[in-house]
Amino acid sequence: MSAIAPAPLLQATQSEVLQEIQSDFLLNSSLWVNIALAGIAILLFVYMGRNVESTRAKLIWVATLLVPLVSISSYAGLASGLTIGFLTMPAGHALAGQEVLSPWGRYLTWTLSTPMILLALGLLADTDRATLFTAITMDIGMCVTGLAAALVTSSYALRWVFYLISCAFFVAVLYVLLVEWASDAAAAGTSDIFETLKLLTVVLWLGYPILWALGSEGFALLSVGVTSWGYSGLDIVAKYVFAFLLLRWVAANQDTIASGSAGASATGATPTDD
Ligand code: RET
Repeated sequence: MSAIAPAPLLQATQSEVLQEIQSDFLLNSSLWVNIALAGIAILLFVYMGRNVESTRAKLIWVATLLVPLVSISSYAGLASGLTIGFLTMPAGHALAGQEVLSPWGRYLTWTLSTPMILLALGLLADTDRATLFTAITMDIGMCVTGLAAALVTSSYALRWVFYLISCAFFVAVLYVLLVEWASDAAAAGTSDIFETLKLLTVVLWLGYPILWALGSEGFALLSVGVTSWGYSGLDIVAKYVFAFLLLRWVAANQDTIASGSAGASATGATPTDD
């Protein structure tokens, strides 16, 4: 007869996880501040897009609006304890054998929010479908393997293997942003705003893997609360400030946007390169 093993904390109930979150002021506030900001951003962006007309501008607007919409859902999942769980870290990890609170829902929902950011940027640069597809699929690969890196508890080395695979996907995204889309944007006449948003995106996005490595998932040099505030801080600029700058420009420059390949008519003109 097999003895009944004590339930691991990984299977802690949602209310136990919720209690743990609420007892950590830093962690809890990092989540609720973003719920509030995402709510304000949604209302503001709906208002800012009210007069947008061309197909391309509308697409940019909806993609941009989806960023705070995904964000508010993501942070509600985290704040309720639904998408945060305890993981027992493997041998080799600084917190080996301990139950560490992992906000895995973040990595999961990045799979939905970051493609929207890239879709908006790609449309702004008026890129071709192949390059857009490349950037978005590489980005999804980055997020899913990043989720795997956070969830693997069988081997410390394999956490870092997934981390490196995720970084490889990230390099492809950076290449598209820095090389391909920069020249597309120059040809489309959207260079000024694209260069600003590209810089903001590249610099802030680089912060995520650095934070992952320093935080509780990686070398555990930062506490769970500080790591969470790090991501929340990056999110505030990478999502809401980014989206605000983009929408403000699109609303004020609809003629430039409408003359692009995806904005010429309601049905969309045939792009010249695909
Ligand atoms: C991880 C860890 C594994 C290696 C790499 C990562 C990169 C994450 C990035 C996230 C960007 C998120 C944004 C969210 C907005 O909603 C998964 C941290 C490369 C770049 C902008």
